[in-house]
Amino acid sequence: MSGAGAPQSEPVDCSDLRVAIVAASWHQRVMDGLLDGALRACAEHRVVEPRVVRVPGSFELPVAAQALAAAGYDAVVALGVVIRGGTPHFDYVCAAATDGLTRVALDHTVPVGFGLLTCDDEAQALDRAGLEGSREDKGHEAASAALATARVLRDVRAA
Ligand code: DLZ
Repeated sequence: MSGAGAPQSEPVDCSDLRVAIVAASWHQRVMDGLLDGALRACAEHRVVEPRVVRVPGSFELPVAAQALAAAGYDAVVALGVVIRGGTPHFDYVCAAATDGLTRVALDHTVPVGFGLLTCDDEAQALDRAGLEGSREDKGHEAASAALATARVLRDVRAA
């Protein structure tokens, strides 16, 4: 999947929304970039003090996202990096994280920003991490998508 075709949307005011970011801890340099991008997106959308929680790995993202959704956050942003190794472990972690995050979003009707990088190597991940020299900024993208969707859900519920 390429990043071509991404929407160019203006930030909307989310100062009335409670927002949480859950971030895995593997691959620190990439994670620093993703987290920075997500926090920048929150600031652009005027989110007041987004909560940041850290979990060990991407496999743990869904259970933490579920707890945050159950605690009443209006949007959750999930960030992680999984890098392919020589065994099928990669596929299991990616599938568990993706399926789990989807389930959390649908079970709680809470947007979960999908900032999970699933890469063949570290270079691919760095290129998407929003760092200096990166071509893409997936943390910012995931947070912006979750916030825009939370805004839409508020409007849908109010109508
Ligand atoms: C075990 C593991 C491996 C091999 N690779 C990664 C990775 O690239 N990115 C990541 O976020 N987590 C990795 N993990 C850890 C698992 O996500 C999980 O934390 C452990 O299996 C413990 O449940």
